[in-house]
Amino acid sequence: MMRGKGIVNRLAAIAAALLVAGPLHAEDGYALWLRHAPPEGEGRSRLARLGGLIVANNPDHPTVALAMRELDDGLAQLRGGAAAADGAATGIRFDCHDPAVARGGAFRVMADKASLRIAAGEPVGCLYAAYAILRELGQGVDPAKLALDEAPAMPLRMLNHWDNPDGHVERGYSGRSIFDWWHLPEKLGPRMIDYARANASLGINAVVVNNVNARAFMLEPRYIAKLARLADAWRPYGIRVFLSARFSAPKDIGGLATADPLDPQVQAWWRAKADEIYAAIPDFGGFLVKANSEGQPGPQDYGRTHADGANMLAAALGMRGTVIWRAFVYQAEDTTDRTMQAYAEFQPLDGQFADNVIVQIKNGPLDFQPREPFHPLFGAMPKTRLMLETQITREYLGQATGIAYLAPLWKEVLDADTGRGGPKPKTVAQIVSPVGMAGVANTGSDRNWTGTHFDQANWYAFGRLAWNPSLTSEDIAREWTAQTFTRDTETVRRIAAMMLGSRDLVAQYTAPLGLAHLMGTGHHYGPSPWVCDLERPDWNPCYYHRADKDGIGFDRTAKGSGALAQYAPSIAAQWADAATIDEKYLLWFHRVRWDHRIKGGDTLWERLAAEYAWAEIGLRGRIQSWEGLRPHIDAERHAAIAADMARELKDARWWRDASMAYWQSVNGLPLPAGARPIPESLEAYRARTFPEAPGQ
Ligand code: GCV
Repeated sequence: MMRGKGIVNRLAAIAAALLVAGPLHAEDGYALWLRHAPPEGEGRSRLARLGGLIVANNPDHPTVALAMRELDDGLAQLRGGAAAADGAATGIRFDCHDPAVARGGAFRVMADKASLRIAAGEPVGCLYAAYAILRELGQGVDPAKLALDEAPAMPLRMLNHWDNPDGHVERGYSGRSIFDWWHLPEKLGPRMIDYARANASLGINAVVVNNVNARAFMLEPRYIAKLARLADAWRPYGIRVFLSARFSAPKDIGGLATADPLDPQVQAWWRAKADEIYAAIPDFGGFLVKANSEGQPGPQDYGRTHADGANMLAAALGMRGTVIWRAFVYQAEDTTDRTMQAYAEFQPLDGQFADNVIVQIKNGPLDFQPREPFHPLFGAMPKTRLMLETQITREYLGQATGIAYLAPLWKEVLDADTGRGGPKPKTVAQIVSPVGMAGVANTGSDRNWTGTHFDQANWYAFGRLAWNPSLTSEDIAREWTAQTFTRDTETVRRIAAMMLGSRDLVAQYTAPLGLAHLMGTGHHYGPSPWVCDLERPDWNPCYYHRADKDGIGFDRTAKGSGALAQYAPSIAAQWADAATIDEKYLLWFHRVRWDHRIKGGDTLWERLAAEYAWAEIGLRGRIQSWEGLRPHIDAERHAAIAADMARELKDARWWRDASMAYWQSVNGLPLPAGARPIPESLEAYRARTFPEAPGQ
């Protein structure tokens, strides 16, 4: 089929022209990285030739049709609304069933002056190619020089939504849930399509639509109908839907007396449930399960193991789908170091999980802290399919305040050498690549989707790293910035630099030198290192920092909890000595005296004070730098980001003042020379409450 300058093209051109003439909404961030802003000068004239004629060998396939439309519309926008130049137009040809290209989303793009050819092993590869072309052009690449040959590194590139059916998002900081369960299945809001586009543009191909703290009623027929509507809408975008399943559902909604995974009636109930779902959604992805963790029901309620529970659900799905079983477990009764509990429970089960079970492991052994060493289960379960769970929403990193670009955090984990996996030890990326990566979504009903504009970069970076974990944080920051703000080279460089250092700044003022979990109770916002009276020891900040008049830090060496021994000996050796360990992990693995000398000569106390001070300097520098970018950024987003930055500086000072006041109250030391005085008393910081915090 030929589409030439058809009506769709003309409509896209009109829409793009309107955008250029003056968008209805100024730059409010809704378009994400898919703005397709026209380049200036030479870039624009190069684009003028592209996109006159788009052909495909199977244009009626919904995904192929989508790929053609997305490319056509995107090019029209990039051309600033002008139609492709007559006569000289470059032909574009899609071949979406090319046996020479792998299936599963791989594609090739080859260009010369006269043509642009796209080859893929299956239609979704063509869709990914269309977005990749627009991404390249969006960064100013010459269309005649386009040459791409890509394949996703990981088969599952998944978002986990912690969205509840009532619209509240657990740990969500960008408004209400984007899922309108009340109006589904009859009504599908346009955001559901824009969301699918954004995901597909990154290669994200799986979505768990509901919170892992799951409600059983989401498995009832009316919800299956709602989910089927979403699945139908997202199928052309290559996205499969998954559900978080509550393990006790056979009891909660099935009328059974038990949810014991070895009970034949329970097994039959789940089989029937799976059949019912597959009748409505033939490509249903499967179940994500949080079991025996933080009060959620699970197989251990019946004396069974995680493997018993996961395998029972896996049998119900059969090879149609996958059970993703989370390893985020810790027990109230267990007094072992909390960071050791998941390993202790799961490692002995290696080799016992069914083929269609994946064990999903958080990046670190605690809980999405600003900095953690990689989870010791990576590398320790070679006979189990392991998937990495990251958190895109910033529960412990300032939520939707300020900037914390998370690619460097995820890269730290992906690139970590586990010291295990044979003579050539594997990195975490190598271990999870055959399986996948999940990110806890940060989307919400806010106009800009993610609460702050910069948090869009985390959604973007998650998708890009799941597609290709060897991309650098800097490359991703640059490509996001060019598409989201401006192609101006110097501005891109400066924004990328701000992004790259941002997570370290957050770690520096909230959790310096390897401290962790010092955040406020419940909402996890702001400093509360003094909290020590919560029901469970491991919910208390004092459990993690262990500060007293002699020293600070958690001894996880053989003299302490022994957690180090869960790592491969070669890795444990790097962290075993407080004198040589990388300082960013010092207080995670060691308890040291306040007068312990850090490399460079400072005492621990002096260095701690310096970390807070450096963070403040860094944040002030960033505010200045952002001010200098005013001429290059649209006024609406510039102002919003400036406000975010000002708030972050205020919060960082609060973190420093409250933390230092508390540390002083336990160590009795004077402030190190030159340190800024603490403006308020410890009591005043302790007395602060803020019930309006979103995570409350
Ligand atoms: C969905 C942390 C969060 C919880 C979250 C839990 C999990 O504890 O604070 O909100 O629950 O992790 O990952 O299951």
